[in-house]
Amino acid sequence: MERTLVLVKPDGVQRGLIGQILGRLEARGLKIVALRALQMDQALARRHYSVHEGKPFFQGLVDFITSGPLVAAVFEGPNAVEVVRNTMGPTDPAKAAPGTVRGDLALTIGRNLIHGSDSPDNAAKEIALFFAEGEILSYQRATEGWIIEP
Ligand code: DAT
Ligand code: MG
Repeated sequence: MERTLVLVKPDGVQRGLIGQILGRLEARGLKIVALRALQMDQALARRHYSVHEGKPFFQGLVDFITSGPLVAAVFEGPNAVEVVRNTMGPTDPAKAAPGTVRGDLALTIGRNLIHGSDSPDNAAKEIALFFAEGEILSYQRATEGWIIEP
């Protein structure tokens, strides 16, 4: 089953939106298989956002993501990467449709509340930055057959 990394960024923690953001993904039917709160240091932030190194917004992004605690979660489900991306909305909240996390709860690109991996390959790399393999749970929910047809 596909997995993806989700971060509730420091703005989401400060605004008291952890439950609402994770809850939307949980209500969608995706399964939380790993969860922790942490504050990223500069080195982890640079690795996590290494594809953006050299871009004008890179240092500001690293400073923001390290500015306070965040919540990291691994969500699992069919097409988890695409489902999370669609539930997040596009990078710029001004372009995000109502109904999406960014479209409902955010206004500007530098405070867009949530990270979600953009491909299964990147998801695997990003998950490994935050969780050891042994920290990722494998379990069945009693509701599984009501969410995903067997
Ligand atoms: P996403 O978070 O939707 O995957 P991304 O990977 O392109 O977007 O960029 C990572 C983060 O960097 C994004 O959430 C906010 C910031 N960012 C991206 N483009 C930016 C820009 N043009 N100006 C300022 N910040 C930007
Ligand atoms: Mg991205």
